[in-house]
Amino acid sequence: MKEEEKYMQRCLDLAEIGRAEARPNPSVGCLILYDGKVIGEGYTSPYGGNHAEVNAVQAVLSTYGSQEAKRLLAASEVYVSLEPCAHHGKTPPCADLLVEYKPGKVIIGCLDPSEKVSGKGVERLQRAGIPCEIGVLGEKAKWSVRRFMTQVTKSRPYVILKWAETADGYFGSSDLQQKWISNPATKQWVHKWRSEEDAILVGKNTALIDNPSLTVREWSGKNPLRVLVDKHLEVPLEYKIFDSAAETLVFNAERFDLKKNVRFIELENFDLYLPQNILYQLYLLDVQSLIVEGGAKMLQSFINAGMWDEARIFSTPEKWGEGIKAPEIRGEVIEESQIADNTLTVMKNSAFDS
Ligand code: AOF
Ligand code: ZN
Repeated sequence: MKEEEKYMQRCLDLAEIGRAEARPNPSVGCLILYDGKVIGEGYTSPYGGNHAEVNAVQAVLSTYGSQEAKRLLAASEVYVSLEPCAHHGKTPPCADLLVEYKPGKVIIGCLDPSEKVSGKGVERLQRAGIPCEIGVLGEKAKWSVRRFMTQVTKSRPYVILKWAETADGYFGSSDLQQKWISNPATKQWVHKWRSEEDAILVGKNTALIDNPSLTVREWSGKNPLRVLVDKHLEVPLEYKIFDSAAETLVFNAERFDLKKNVRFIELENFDLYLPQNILYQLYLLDVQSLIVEGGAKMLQSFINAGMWDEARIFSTPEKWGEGIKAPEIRGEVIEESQIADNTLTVMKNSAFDS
């Protein structure tokens, strides 16, 4: 790894620390280097708070005092994983802050695709005479803000499909009874994943057969918004998916109202473009990411529509010989790991690379 890639990797690691709290803001990492020494670091504060650049500059100011900090910053290199913003949002533009201290160079992971920024941050820096280098660890930087990127560029949430299947490709038993497939260790992973996304979706049959809570219990973090697709409202309101632990959204063909923590959204068409319609409704509600947990038919409909970005599949050594077939998917395998005797395969949808 080249020297500048190491510093950008550090920015990406810093961004990771702030990710859960910064949501739906993209979490960014920033590092300030003077004469080969890191003199300040920062990452995006909880939503509505400081951006990474502000926190990194403040770190330098508080360590060195304002006069010395000014001198150091003017001769430093600033590494930042996302293009510094150029707009007045909840906070003032980071590009202006950098222009004020005029570092020798700004090194950027990737550009910010949102209309209010896209290229304007870099332009402002360059107009002030600050050289910029863009694209250091570019693919990794894009990956770190993939949920935000998808929301902005595709006008839909980032979609993660998740399921477990047997070695011979079965997903559930044919007698429609719940039958656990993956090992208990995988459960903690699943709960961690739930804590990382805005929403989680299941179809009516999964809700009826498994009676899932869809909450985060074996990890700490926020419960996602629960989304149920139930055309004729067949899932009884006493089921766990409606309990007070989280909010629930029900896409259906019967009613459009709110009852305590349950919001019913009537969809006109359940036969055509269902995944697209659901994702558009969620986009309007500012949902940035969604996990689809089942069942097989629901997962397959997202796959067939091309409406997925990532798939996380557990496979077990067990063979059932019969049952409901697991979804069929093709994508680029980006990770394969072992969790006890289960294999976790992570795929991305290369057809949708931007
Ligand atoms: C940065 N550094 O750390 C982040 C950026 O409403 P605001 O002011 O918080 O602005 C949110 C937007 O700023 C967000 O949509 C994205 O374009 C950018 N995020 N930019 O320079 C950061 N988190
Ligand atoms: Zn900013």
